[in-house]
Amino acid sequence: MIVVMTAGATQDDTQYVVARAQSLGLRTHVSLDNGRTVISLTGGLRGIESDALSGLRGVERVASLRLPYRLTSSEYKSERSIIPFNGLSIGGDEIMVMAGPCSVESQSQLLETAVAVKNAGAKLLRGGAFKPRTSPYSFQGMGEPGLKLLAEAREQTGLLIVTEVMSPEQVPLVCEYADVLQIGTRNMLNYSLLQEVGRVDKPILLKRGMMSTINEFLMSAEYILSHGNNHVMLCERGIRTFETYTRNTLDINAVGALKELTHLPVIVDPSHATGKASLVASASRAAVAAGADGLIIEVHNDPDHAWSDGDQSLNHSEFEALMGQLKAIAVAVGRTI
Ligand SMILES: [Mn+2]
Repeated sequence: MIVVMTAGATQDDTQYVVARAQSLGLRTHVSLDNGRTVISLTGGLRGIESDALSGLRGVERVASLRLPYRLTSSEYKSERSIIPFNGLSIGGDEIMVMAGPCSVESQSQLLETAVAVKNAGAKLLRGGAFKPRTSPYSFQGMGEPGLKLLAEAREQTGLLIVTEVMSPEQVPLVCEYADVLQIGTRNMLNYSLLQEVGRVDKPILLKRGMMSTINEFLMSAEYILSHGNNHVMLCERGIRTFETYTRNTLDINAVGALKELTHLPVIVDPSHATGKASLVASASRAAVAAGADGLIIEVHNDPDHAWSDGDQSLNHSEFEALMGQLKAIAVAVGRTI
């Protein structure tokens, strides 16, 4: 349930409604939407009549939400969220491109690619130091030394860092180095991790589980928001279908659907969605045309010798060419890159 206050409601009115709801055993979450105060109510709503609150001073209406998630929902917040961090923002007119290798492998590999993607117009450097891999025998990432290399690349290029955190215990360590914490597709249902990143003050890039519905995806986002962190970006990264030619199937429907259902920025990962470098450009172009607020693209200085995901990594010149195409599409849809 939500309580929407009138435009003229005072802080005292809001406080009174909050206290009244809490006395009924409900948890409250107050936010502003288009200048209106909205109070979200959770907890034992069963048996609580909306009249208990609808008659209070300053209350415009008490409404039940149609959707199971609330803080994430566009019913709850109609204004689109713009997530600011370190001088950049995501969710506004500018489309943010995050690019870099699947895994951090060495200082020279990371730096070379960082400089190349920066020159081509990327604003964030991606790179995994902790890698959840399908096989326990595959390269698992460099760990903390990889995070240090990412921080060094930030110092040298000014690119901000987006990197994955795999467990709740790793959160403080990754926070020391990263500007954006990524939750990978395999961890979208790791509720203790979602709760933990809900308590940090860094933006979260939440990837959709490869076998998760949009509803399940948004319930995971809700975990993060309900623990206090509103700075969540939703990342469509391809889902598993009957098709085997591509690694996954890019759910382009999800871009529009997520923007309709939520107020959060939507990012597309065309690299994992397709699994093939030759298809990354067309999927990226489609994502920008569909309204994505950002892209996260795997780029490697030598894809043939990459330690992970070389097949889907663009080389530096392919990435530069793609950025040129994306700039033209962005203009056509009223955006910039
Ligand atoms: Mn990868």
